Amino acid sequence: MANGTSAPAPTGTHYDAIVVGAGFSGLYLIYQLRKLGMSVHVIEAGAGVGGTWYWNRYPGARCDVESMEYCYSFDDALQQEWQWTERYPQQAEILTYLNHVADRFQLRSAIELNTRVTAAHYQESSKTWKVRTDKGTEYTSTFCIMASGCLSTVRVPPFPGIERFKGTWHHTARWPHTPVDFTGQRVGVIGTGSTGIQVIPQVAAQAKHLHVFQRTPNFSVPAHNGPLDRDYERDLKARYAAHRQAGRESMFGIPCDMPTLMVNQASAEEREAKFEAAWAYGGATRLLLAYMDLLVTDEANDTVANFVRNKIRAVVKDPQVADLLCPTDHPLGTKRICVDSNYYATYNRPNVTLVDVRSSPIEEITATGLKTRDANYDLDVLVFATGFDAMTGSLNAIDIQGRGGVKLKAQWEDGPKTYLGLMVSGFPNLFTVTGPGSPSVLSNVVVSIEQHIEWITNCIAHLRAQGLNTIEASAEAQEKWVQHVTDVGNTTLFPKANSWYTGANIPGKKKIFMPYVGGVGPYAQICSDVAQKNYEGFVLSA
Ligand code: FAD
Ligand code: N01
Repeated sequence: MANGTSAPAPTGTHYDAIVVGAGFSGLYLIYQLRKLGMSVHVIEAGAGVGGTWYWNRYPGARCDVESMEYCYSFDDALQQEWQWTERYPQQAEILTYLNHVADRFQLRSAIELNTRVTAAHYQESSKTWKVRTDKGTEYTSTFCIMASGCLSTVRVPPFPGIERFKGTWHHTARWPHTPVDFTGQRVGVIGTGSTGIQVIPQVAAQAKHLHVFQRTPNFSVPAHNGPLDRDYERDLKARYAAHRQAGRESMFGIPCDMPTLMVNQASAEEREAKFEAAWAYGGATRLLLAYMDLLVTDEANDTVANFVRNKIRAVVKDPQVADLLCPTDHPLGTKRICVDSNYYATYNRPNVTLVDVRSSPIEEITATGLKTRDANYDLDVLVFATGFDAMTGSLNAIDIQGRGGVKLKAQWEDGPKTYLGLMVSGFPNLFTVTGPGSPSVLSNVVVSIEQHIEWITNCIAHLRAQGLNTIEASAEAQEKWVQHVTDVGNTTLFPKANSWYTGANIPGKKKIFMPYVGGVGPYAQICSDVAQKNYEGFVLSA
């Protein structure tokens, strides 16, 4: 037993439920499954709990949903007693919080660390899942729950020559546990998504010189982070329960005023004032929810996109650099909007150079740095902020086989198909937390995690109460749901962007808009209605 976590059990041990992953999802699953009196075993590849917040230790890592929202709501004493220090907490503070949760609710004894699940096969004869690990152990379980994360399979582009590089390189989501000192170093950062935008100002402040290799610019808005206002905290905690309920019923899992006007129902001055107010408040939600049609038509979106482009040009002194930083290839909000602290101003520093690798692509990593089509760059450290194989990556990395030995990966070759993002037809008793086809990454993910886990554990409780032990999505219900997810997505601008939401960042991955954009509240209502109607669209059996 390390750290109070469970040691590997003997091969062949049976559990009521096996859970893959010990992030926000895995921890809450232990809590809820134990409340049902079930035996539960969590298998986690990392050496600690925390998931995203265990792995992403790069300088500047913090969340972009405010601390008072980005935490569990299931235990009132926990949410009342925990005190966040900042409006947007840093990675280390979120990791401390999750470790506190693991200790407070005595969850560690259910967790086997440093172990990767390699296969999960459904055995029709015994109606159990056989789960295999990279340690060679095999367990069986009645339920198998994938809490393996939407953003946990890292992507390092296969640039030729990386093995020749004499300096050091790191992917931001596999950052060392000891600080990396950039003082006096020539550093290259590849990637300008949410991660790049957080890490770049931090590296620039230390490095001798920083080259940022940008292929596609992203829209970024200021966080206006600072210490958490204690009056605000006190006020919110006094009405936390109602506030949390409003979050669960909201569009993105964060309570906020919904827009009542279309863009063309306001004058140019009124629009400017509204966008300015959202900009001054900080974060992305108010900007996106300024008008009803911002994510629906290009014309409406242009108004807010132009507003942000003007902000970029107002900050960045070199007009050519400012031009390169202005996104033009996607409507604002159709890729995850980045939330930054001093990102654009970083390009006014004399030790920072922006390199456009769209016009002159990276050709190889050399022994001494990086070569683009047109130039060589000498570097001591390379930082890959190149993202993830999102939503399906961690599921497809496991050899998951359902009824008749059908492989999930093969079944999803043309894009993931689920019923409600919770289950897959042909894979009985296998649940996916925040799976494709649910609001998941389009939301305050902690709210979506709680909703999914409460639905899953209520479902299992229902089965047990009825003397049943198997649940499976019907193929027909799944087809209908997939069509609905696609139809709703197509009423928005989201499918237009080459984003990780569509799998476009992974060469060869089928381009499908994966999350459900119907909103957290409406989606939760659909899930609840399905359960009320005796799990409509699922087949329940003994
Ligand atoms: P994860 O935290 O990803 O945990 C999954 C765990 O499963 C990982 O620890 C992984 O090691 C393990 N695992 C995967 N496959 C296997 C396997 N085969 N065997 C064993 N273990 C396995 N969301 C927001 O709502 N707001 C934010 O501000 C926000 N900020 C983010 C910042 C960063 C840098 C990143 C990367 C993501 C951010 N997210 C944010 C999304 C974030 O992933 C979720 O909010 C949340 O932490 C997901 O929790 P989870 O437990 O579902 O998955
Ligand atoms: O990953 P990304 P991320 N050559 O995929 C570039 C969450 N998150 O880690 O767009 C050159 O967004 C790629 O360029 P392009 C959040 O949900 C939240 O930044 O493919 N460049 C892009 O610029 C987020 O959306 C926070 O042209 C290459 C970058 O790498 C999600 O995690 C913080 C390349 C990847 O951007 C993922 O964000 C961090 C190549 N071959 C993360 N390959 C918060 O603040 C890739 N790129 C909450």
